[in-house]
Amino acid sequence: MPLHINTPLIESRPLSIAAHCTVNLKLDALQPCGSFKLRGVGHACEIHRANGAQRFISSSGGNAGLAVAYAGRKMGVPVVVVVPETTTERAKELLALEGAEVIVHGSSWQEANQLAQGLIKGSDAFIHPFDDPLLWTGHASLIDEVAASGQKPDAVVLSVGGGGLLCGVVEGLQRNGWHDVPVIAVETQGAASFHAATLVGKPVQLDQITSIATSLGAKRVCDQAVNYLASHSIHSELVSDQQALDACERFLFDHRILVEPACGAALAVVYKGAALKSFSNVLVVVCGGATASLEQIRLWAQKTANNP
Ligand code: PLV
Repeated sequence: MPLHINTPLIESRPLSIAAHCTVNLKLDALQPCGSFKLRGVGHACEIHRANGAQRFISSSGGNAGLAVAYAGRKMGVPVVVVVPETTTERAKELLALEGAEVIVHGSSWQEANQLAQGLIKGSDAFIHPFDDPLLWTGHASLIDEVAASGQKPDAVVLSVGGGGLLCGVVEGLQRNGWHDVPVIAVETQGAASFHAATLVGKPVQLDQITSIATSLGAKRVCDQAVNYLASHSIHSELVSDQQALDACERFLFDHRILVEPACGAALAVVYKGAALKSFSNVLVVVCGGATASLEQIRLWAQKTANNP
């Protein structure tokens, strides 16, 4: 039995009305750890465990780390998560609830990741937050479930951080013979590392991440996400932090599910509608995110409104 669940696929009346087309939601916010990450992370952890791993090491203060912590607890494998100083108290609290050892180090993911790499000993497995073919194969199960439902979309909307979800969804589309289904890849303006890569055709290192959607804050996307531009139709879309936050609040009102701004970014494109005008049946990956609270979303919204 995999660790992730087969999530509901539901038609959204409010989003369909906003986007002037049929919008179906793949509700991965309902995964037990709060995001789609469990698909890939669970798959990677199972393979490493079968190969004898005695401990899992992660360097994500976000949903990837939470998924590793959840997988480790379920499999009885100890987990160490190295998080940067910017990680919220809420995220640390959630990691501790899963029984993971949390080490705080460095001002960004890069530094936390360096320390995590230094901890890896013989029987440990390192679980990358986005750049690993095992993750992509696990994330692809999301599309297998949609294919099994018999409902073929004419576009898929999703958020991009380091590009792991994008690679998994494209792998899933291609392995189900849906090569003709384009992907709309959404980022916030201050975390637009995939957008930057689409402009020059290769991964670009951003100087800094300025978006409040920190879960999308990979300064550089993985190579495979950029390679897929050659074999799949992928359109890059950008939204503002304010639009991502508004989408979180609106989605809570419409569907009673609270998601992070990282997921709000994809929802914002649907609420805006314009980018979807040539489609009639769109699948939106509601990727979730467990580290934001309603209070936090409102605080960010106030801050963003004061400094647009
Ligand atoms: N979050 C990663 C990578 O961050 C992490 O460490 O948790 N939506 C949510 C809620 C996420 O947490 C993430 C990634 C994404 C979307 C984007 O997924 P990706 O990184 O596979 O493109 C930098």
